[in-house]
Amino acid sequence: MGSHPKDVEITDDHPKTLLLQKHAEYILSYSKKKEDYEYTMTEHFRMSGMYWGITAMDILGQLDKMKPTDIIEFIRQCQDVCSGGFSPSVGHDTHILYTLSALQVLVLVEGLGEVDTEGVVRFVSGLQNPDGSFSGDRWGEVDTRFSFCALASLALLNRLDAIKTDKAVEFVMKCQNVDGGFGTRPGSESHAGQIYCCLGVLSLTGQLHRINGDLLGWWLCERQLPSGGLNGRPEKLPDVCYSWWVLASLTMLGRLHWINEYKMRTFIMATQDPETGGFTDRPGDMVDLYHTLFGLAGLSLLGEGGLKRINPVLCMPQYVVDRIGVSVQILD
Ligand code: GRG
Ligand code: ZN
Repeated sequence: MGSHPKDVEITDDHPKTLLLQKHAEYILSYSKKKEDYEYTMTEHFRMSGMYWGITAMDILGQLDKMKPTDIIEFIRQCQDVCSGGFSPSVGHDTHILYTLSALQVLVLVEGLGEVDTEGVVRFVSGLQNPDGSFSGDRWGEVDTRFSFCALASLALLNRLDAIKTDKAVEFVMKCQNVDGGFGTRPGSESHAGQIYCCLGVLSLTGQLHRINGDLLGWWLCERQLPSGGLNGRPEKLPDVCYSWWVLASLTMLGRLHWINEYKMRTFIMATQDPETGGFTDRPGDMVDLYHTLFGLAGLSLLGEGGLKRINPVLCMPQYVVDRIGVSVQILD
């Protein structure tokens, strides 16, 4: 126990139960401290930060503390009238990562009608390459993360018809490795984050049957270390965000029970900061919004009491996904 060279130790001093109210206070205080160093330094990914915070507040049952009008106004200002995409902050460049975050927030606060959705469809479909892959922006970098962002964005708009989904799936399948996992591009090393993205594409297109669930499920559950935490690939340290990337992937494969749920929960609980609220990547580090959402989202997948259910593909509260009528494929 704890003697693994790439693991952390969990002691009696680490939190054992969910500090729900503390997390809501942390997220609320974050958005209020606009002059703070940390807030200023996160401007280049503010749209995703907003998505992490609002989604976490909703699964904590505290969405009513957020102001939808301010949120929608910020997002409107981030849409580029020419390309139709969204930037992370006003005056920054548009990118598919922030376009998905903007749509996720808009769907959550019921503000989709306030932006140019046809422009978004134009932006996303314009990023598909002849081989089916997606670039993240007009500069052209290709990554299976961008395939997921494209498919998820269009699924939220009920406009998957605007792209070649068969080519998108074909490209994703070319990124699969002999270990069953997926990487950023064909031939790239398997990584849990990319696996989540590729399974997400297959789920949204109803193509999960192409996966050998036993082979990939085994690779995923081998990510669990003696501390209970999960790493993203072999020989790496555990990190609470993989309790989203890995657990959501196992959920899509119908194999969530392949990990030790008790140890997983113990690890996630230990990444809470009892003073500031919020979650860290691993016990003892500094909290941030990203790890706070993915810690809570992982606990939600495990059925933690007091948290709303989360959709394992879209990482949005299940009741919101139901409200817009989007269904995802999950293997039995
Ligand atoms: C809506 C949930 C949601 C996601 C949108 C952006 C995106 C789509 C998915 C990102 C998937 C991904 C690649 C996650 C991994 C993030 C991460 C922890 C990267 C760090 O990688 P390394 O190699 O760290 O620096 P390790 O853990 O391997 O040491
Ligand atoms: Zn992380």
